[in-house]
Amino acid sequence: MATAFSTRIDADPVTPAEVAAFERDGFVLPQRGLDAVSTRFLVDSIEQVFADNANWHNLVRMPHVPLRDGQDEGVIGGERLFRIAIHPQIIAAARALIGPNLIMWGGEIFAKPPGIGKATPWHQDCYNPAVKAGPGRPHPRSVMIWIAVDEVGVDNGCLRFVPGSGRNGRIEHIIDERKTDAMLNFEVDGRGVDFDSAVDAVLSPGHFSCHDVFVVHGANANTSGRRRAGLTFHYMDAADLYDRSFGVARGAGEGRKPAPLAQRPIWLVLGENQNPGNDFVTGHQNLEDLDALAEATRLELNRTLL
Ligand SMILES: O=C(O)CCC(=O)C(=O)O
Repeated sequence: MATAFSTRIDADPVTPAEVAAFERDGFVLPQRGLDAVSTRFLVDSIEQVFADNANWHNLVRMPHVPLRDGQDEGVIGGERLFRIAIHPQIIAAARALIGPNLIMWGGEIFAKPPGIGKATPWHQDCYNPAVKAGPGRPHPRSVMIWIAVDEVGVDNGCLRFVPGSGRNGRIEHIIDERKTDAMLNFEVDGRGVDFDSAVDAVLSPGHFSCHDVFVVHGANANTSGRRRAGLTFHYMDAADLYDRSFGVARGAGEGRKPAPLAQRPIWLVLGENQNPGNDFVTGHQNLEDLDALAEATRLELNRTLL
């Protein structure tokens, strides 16, 4: 397994034209991705997570958190994926898209096995109740960075984005509690959404798509003969609030397991916290080594990126 890890940052991880496309469409597929050494590290780390953890099919929550005493979620081997979550190239991309003060607030592996990988219904990510707009802000500002682990194409069910579909903010979602054949048991009310204009996020390993909380996106089932795996991390503007007050979110994803959002660890990864309500203590039991690494990386990136 590759242990070498590069912290290389491209001069322009997301170009000004790509930032403009993100602002206009709610998503972008930057031309640049992780460097070759980091991509190898990513792919090997994910393979090791699949080898060491049962039940990785379709959805693994909080894969950057090592499974340790006091942690409800996470995986054996999460330490390696945490390094990707704070990778300077990824943080630099998030900084270009949503600004200089960033909190990393979650992540998943979406790994869809050949032939049986479930579809992801059309949805917006603002259904997540944890992230609230800070004072005086109309909407929360987050970016979800979805990094390809496998070659991801139309045949194995790549993510698909409807350009501009988040322009008017939140859209109603229809819940179907009986639905078990898809990744989610809810779907956006499609009236007024131009699904015909959807763009396929075709990506090679180490390359990523970036989307905001309002753009409508989904994925077809993986009916191909090859796996479709991606690793995603969520970054929010530190002026917004990671709101722990609602407790546990109802189960929505694979297995319908309730998500203990209020107990999750979050990390300040760039700049400074701008909202005193953000709590960086809850959920950090036995994660001192990750906290130290995140803080050292933040201080270094504050010098080099800001
Ligand atoms: O990979 C998938 O199928 C779903 C990903 C998704 O909905 C997301 O990253 O917000």
